[in-house]
Amino acid sequence: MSTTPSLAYVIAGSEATGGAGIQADLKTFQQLGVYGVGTLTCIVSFDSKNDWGHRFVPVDPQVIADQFEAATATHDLDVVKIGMLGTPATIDVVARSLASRPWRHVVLDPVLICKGQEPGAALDTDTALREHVLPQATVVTPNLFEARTLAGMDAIESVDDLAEAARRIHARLDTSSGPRYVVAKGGVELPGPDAVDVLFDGEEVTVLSAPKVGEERVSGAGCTFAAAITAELAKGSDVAAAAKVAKDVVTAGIRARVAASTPFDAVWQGAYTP
Ligand code: PXL
Repeated sequence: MSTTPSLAYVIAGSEATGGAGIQADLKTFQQLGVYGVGTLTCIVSFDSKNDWGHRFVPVDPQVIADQFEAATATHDLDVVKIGMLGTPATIDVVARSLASRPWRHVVLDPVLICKGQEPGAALDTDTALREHVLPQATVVTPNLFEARTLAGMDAIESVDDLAEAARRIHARLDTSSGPRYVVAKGGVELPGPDAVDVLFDGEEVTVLSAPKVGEERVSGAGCTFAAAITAELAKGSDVAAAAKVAKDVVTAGIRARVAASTPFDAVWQGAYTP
């Protein structure tokens, strides 16, 4: 006898401590009752002897293409999350693979740099992501830094600024084949007692708000948020409902965070009960 759970696909990097990356994505899918399929783009191993710096190894582009072929030949996949890609070459192969077939949803977590990395180290990577992957996304989930970079703004200091960034990013999406959505995340970085996200659907701004759980950043929050949206979309939710569940998953996961020796604790996806 076979079963038919909803399926979700993720194309992302490994973060070796388990806190972020594809490990967080697949745990989130499982917690939300969705069968996860994953394609690896790169491997990040923090260096505990060197201030937890990022050791980064991209996966060979042909191996990414092979994984994509295996995954899509095996399963009917129509909802995909894109996480860290890492280099112009990995972005190129993922962009071409994505464009080779139709998707109901492409959820892009535009990972420009990881927590702890130096900003501005990889301008060509940011440019490739903006030019080749962003236009294919149906949902984009930038954090404050990513929203500022993608929107080309000097600063985001208020919820109004965040909404403006979401509007500007939305203008870069291809709306010719259906509605597109930007969920810009203020997180702990925006001042105030609440962690505020804004959802822009091309017409209206919806504010999602939950009391901040401390002022510390927690590893894997962004990955978990986008993965939870992806899982909920896979089950048939609309974007607004998916974003609401995702906010609850992340809030519960931060409250129950896993203590770690890294500079940031890690989200615990298992804390959420649907
Ligand atoms: O949290 C962003 C992120 C995503 N994906 C991978 C990472 C990180 C941050 O460390 O390593 C693979």
